[in-house]
Amino acid sequence: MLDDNDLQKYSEIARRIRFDVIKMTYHAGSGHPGGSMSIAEILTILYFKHLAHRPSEPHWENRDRVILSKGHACPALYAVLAEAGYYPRDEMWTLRKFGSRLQGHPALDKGLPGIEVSTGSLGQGISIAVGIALSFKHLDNNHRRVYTILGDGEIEEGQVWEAFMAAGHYHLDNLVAIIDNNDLQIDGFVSDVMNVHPIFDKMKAFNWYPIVAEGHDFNSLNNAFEQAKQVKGMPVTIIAKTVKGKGISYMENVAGWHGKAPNRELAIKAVEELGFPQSALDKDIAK
Ligand SMILES: Cc1ncc(C[n+]2csc(CCOP(=O)(O)OP(=O)(O)O)c2C)c(N)n1
Repeated sequence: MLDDNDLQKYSEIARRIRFDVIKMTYHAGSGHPGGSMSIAEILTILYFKHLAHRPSEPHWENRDRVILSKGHACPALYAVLAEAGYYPRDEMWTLRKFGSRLQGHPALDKGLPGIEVSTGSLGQGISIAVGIALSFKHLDNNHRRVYTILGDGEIEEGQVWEAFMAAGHYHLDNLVAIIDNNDLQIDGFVSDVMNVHPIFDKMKAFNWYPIVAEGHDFNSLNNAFEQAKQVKGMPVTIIAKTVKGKGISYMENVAGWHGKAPNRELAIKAVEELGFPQSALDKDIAK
């Protein structure tokens, strides 16, 4: 169990990530807030408790790797990287601007510290994660772990299952795939568009060790990440039950908030719901 101090610290970080996502996408005028909100707690507990990393030394060779396979949710990733100290906070407000290191999907060639691979074409992140985990385990004798975050809509992509099959085949127990199970994708509910269920049974059948977690509950996520470290001989998937748009009343469970920015009125409403002053929305924004 996490103690009250930890819970308070992590909740505060997740609240700031949500605020940063709203501020970034509002000032960009575009982006993906819904699927960013659903992974705020996952990223918080990962970066602030479980990950072996050195933000001031982003290429430290013994670091764990994080690959955001659902790359469109990068506003949340950019927020947690800034929070961890990988790059200056003010740069966040350049999201999607010409020449920015914060592209609309993570772009390795732009050089933002903490970005390990370019993602956004769904299915490719997990495939790269499997390759890196395989290399660490069997070739490089490097004991670092690889964490990758997928969407439940993303697992409708066929390439994902080839990657899952390879990870099971090669017993990649240094690989943890977190599936953000918010039940929505771009066009509606995954069960309507292309049913992915039962995810737990499918992962088992692919020789993975599945763990179900409450994706907005730090204790549940923490237990899942702890348990994942104990599993030997199989890759682990954490099926995190989440809510798309979590924390913003008008975004929760609404597919329409997959890929659009809030207008000014709605951005202010979100900022206030998150407990920030309205003025915070425009603070430090270059004119
Ligand atoms: C290969 C591929 N096909 C389609 C898309 C377009 N696309 C972007 S996000 C998305 C929905 C993804 O849903 P999910 O993975 O559940 O993400 P979340 O709802 O958590 O944001 C789609 C279809 C894409 N980026 N890549």
